[in-house]
Amino acid sequence: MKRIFMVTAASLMVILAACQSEPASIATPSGGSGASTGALPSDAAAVAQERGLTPDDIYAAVKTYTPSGKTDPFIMIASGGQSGQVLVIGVPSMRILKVIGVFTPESWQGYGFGGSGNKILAEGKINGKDVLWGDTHHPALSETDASYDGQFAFINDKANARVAVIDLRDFSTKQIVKNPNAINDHGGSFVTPNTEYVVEGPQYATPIGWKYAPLDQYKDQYRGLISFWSFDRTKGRIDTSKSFQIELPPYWQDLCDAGKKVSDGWVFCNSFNTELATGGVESGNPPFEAGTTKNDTDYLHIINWKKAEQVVKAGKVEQINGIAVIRLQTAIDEGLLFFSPEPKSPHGADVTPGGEFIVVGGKLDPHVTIYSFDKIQKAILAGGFSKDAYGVPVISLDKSMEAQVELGLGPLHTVYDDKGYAYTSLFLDSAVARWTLGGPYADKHPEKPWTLVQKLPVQYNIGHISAVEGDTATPGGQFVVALNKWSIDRFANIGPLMPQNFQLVDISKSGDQMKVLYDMPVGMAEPHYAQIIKAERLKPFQVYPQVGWDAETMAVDPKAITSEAQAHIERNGNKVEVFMSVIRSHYSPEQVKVKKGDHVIWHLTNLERTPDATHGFAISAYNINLSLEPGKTETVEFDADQAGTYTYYCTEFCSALHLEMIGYFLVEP
Ligand code: CUK
Ligand code: CUA
Repeated sequence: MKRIFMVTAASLMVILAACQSEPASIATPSGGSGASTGALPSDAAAVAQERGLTPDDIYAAVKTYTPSGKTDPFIMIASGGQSGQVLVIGVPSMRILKVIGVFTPESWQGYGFGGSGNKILAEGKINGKDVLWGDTHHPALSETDASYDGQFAFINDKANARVAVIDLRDFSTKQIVKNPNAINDHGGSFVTPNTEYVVEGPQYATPIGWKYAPLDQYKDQYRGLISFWSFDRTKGRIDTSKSFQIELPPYWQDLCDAGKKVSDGWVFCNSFNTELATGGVESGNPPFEAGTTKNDTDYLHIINWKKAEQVVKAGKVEQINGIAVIRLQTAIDEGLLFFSPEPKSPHGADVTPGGEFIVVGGKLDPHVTIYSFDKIQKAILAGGFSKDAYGVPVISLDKSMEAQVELGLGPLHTVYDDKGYAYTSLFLDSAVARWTLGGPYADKHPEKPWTLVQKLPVQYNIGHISAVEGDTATPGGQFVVALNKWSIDRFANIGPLMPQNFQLVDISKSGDQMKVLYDMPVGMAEPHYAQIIKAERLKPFQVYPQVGWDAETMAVDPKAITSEAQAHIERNGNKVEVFMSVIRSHYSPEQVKVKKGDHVIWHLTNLERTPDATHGFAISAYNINLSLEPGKTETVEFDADQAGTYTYYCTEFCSALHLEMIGYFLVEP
């Protein structure tokens, strides 16, 4: 059902004039274009009329259109879901800029086809077994003082309890850490306010170290386990030797968030399945979906990580599979862990910009519950708690709660803006709820605190929600992106497996003025969370800093050659070492001759200093494929175990003589 409006040139001019009055930072990042909207071309009005565009459509078009040569003011780092990748998307144009291979080999970047990506992917092995995919859920940008600093991104793999580090100097994966004590995760990754730790919260309880234990021992043998991965900024790596974990009861801890500003030093996780359900519908037990939702409340987990750090320093830990673990009893005795009830099957735990409140979605309850950090602290000081079945102190809801706001059906996740509004995804309602914060935020908006302002329908079944820097201490307030699970009728039918729908929402105006601007199909997986950073915070390389750069170590490879004259082949017994230069439009050497069974070590250096002068390198049949960006060195090591005549060639159309950029690799029988 399309609303057809007559769009006159006059009404278009009104819309354009309205758009023009938006702050310049929203309109274009580079500014200075001095576009005039004094007169609307009549051909544009004719197009709008012919296409049946409404004034709202035209507003949306003008708000999102990014002219050729202009760049987006915001960059979204989105989970790539089951693809095991991370997506980099420009906002508001919603153009995909890059797909970063993380847990899954990615052939454009040559990630996992013989080069350094193989070493990184190998870090993700589980019991020696390659697991070459991931279910990425929550990306986390590194933070300084609770704001994004544009240096690193982290992402978890829910399916296999792994966390990866992406360096934002070149937007590529540098490290995968396999959690040695958990087999799945969920409440990660997110970071503490100065990226001291990358936190990985658990999900479905298993025995620590994923050892065998029958399900009738669930209560005693199964456990939750939250990990604090210590991050070394100078090295750009997680340091497992300085990391620690805290044992938790076998409730299913879900989404976590770090406190910031006034609540710095604390971490909050929602949970479900305080029922300790173990399923077994086939043996007459209630199915999980019923068994895990019997109780009226589950527990918000309140964890003092700064104190936990001290407990680790004092040595009150057990080493399990090489990681320091604070046992549950120690966590209770040392006052690291508290609970407070959460209404029915909660989802999400999102800390407000100043750290004062924690918002938990109801999922099966139409409210969000807002907890006050201050009240929680007072309750902890006052003492006199009840205890859960494991002896964890429970702060009663009336002592921790600030407010509840009724929003609608299926509240999940919450983000914030600079106008004192919160935005919550409503899964069952398929809507974005804008509501007002109270406390120190109350005078930022004209409405009453803790009230629903607008419910904007989205298409459909929204999961996470992301706002410009909307989970930091310094939220932007220009856009929200609804990460919708279903798209049904939004895109051309391309068969039963339908894309997800990222919907861009304009939140720049106060009150009930939110508008859907744009639908972006994501046809490669189901992303979960995303974060949106101001593009100006990012300072990536245009070319690698020096010729011979090893992107894995982020330093010059001592073995790299730096000129074509240095290209050569060394033979030593059955070891053949190739030192190859790569530049438009030839490899040097162009003929590499070995004998079957030789061990080949092949170093390649792209000598280019021109931005975008990337070359590829593929050896047919040997499953070798590299991407060599300007300055980059890669090393491939393999056995020439198949005799024959092979070609290697450049897979990037780098010049007019790109097709001539080839060589022969002869493996003599
Ligand atoms: S979960 Cu997916 S919609 Cu993994 Cu963050 Cu809520
Ligand atoms: Cu180098 Cu094509």
